[in-house]
Amino acid sequence: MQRPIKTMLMRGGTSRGPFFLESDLPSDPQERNRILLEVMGSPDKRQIDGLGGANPLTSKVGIVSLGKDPGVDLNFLFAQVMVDQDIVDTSPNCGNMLAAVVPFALETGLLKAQSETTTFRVLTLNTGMQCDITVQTPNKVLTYDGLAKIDGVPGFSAPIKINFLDTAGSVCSGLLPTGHVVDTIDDIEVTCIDNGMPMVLMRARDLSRTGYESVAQLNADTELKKQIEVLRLKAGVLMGLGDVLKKSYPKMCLIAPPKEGGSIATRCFIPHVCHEAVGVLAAVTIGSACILEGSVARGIAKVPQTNPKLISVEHPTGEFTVELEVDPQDTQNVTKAALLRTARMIMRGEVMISNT
Ligand code: NQM
Repeated sequence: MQRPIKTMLMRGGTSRGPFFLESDLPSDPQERNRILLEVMGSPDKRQIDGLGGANPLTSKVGIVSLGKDPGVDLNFLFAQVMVDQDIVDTSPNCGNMLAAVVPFALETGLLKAQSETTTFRVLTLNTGMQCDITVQTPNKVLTYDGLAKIDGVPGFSAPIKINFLDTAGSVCSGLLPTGHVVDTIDDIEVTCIDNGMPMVLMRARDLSRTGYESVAQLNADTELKKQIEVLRLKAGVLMGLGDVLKKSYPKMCLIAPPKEGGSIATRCFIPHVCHEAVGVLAAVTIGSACILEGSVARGIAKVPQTNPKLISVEHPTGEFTVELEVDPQDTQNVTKAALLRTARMIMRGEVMISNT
C-alpha cells in the first residue's frame, strides 16, 4: 500500500525539488526526514526510486508555512537530501530554492497576490536569515513569463528579486569564523568566510589548477577532490563547525582571475561535486570575499569602486551578478545583498510513499 502527499515540483533558480506545505508533513523531524529520503529516492546514486535527479542541485526539498514572527509573511525550511547517503541536512540555506517560495505560497493559496508585483518577507528557518522576495503578479495573478535570464537555465522568465537583510555568519559564528581573513591549511592559503553560506575560497593556481576547467574535468579529477576534502575537514574544525564529514558545508571554491569580463572566476564544490553554476548565497559570500581587504580573492578579483557594488561571479555555465552594499564607515562590512533569480512550477500533484 502507498499513500499520497500533496506536492509541487518547483524550479528555484538553478535548483529543483518538491515543495510541501509544512502541515502536509509530519512534525517530528526524524519521521519527516525519513519520508523526504523516500520521496527523493535516497540513498541511491541514481535516486531511481524517487523524485531526486541524482545531483545535489536536484536533490533539494522546500517546506513552507505562514510566518509566525512579527513582520514575517512566510517561513521556509530548506532540506538538502544527500543523493547516496542516508542524510537530510537542514542546517544550511539554499538561495536558489528560496526563489520558488513565494510562487509556491501563491500557487497553494497560502497568501494572496498584492498588486502588479508582490513582496513578502521570508524567514529561512535553517539559519534565521530574513529576506524580501518580489515576484511579478500582473492583475494580481502570478506569472512565470518574462524577459529575465539567469545563466544555467535555458530561456527567459519573470524576474524574482531577492533582497537579503542579514547574511553574515549564517551557520558559523560570524563572517570570518576562524578570526582571520586568511588561514593556511596544508600550505594552501584559504579564506574561510560565511556571508550566507559557509565557504572556503582557494586560489586555483595554489592547487596547480587553472580554475577554468570544465565541470566534467573537475568531477573526474579524483586527486584534486581528495585534496579538497582533506582541506574541507580541517577548515570545518577551524571554522567551529566540528566534524563536517557528513555535512554539506563548508562549500569549497576554486577562484581565478575573471576571464569573461566579470569580477572573479569560480568553480565550487558542493561539497563533493562541482556545481554547474554557483549557489546564490555562495555568490553573495564569494562577492563579500572579493571586497574584503587581504582575502585570497584580493589581487585576483576586479572590484568596482562604486557603492553598491555589482560583483559578477563567473561560473561554469555563465555568470551571476550580486549587488552588494557596503557600510561607508566600514568598507569591509557588507550590509545588503540583492540579486535576481527566476522560478517555475513544473508539476503539481501527489507524491506516493509507502504506508508504513
Ligand atoms: O548557495 C548549491 C544551489 C546551492 C545552494 C549548493 C545555494 C546557495 O545552487 O544559496 O543556492 O551550494 O549546494 O542551489
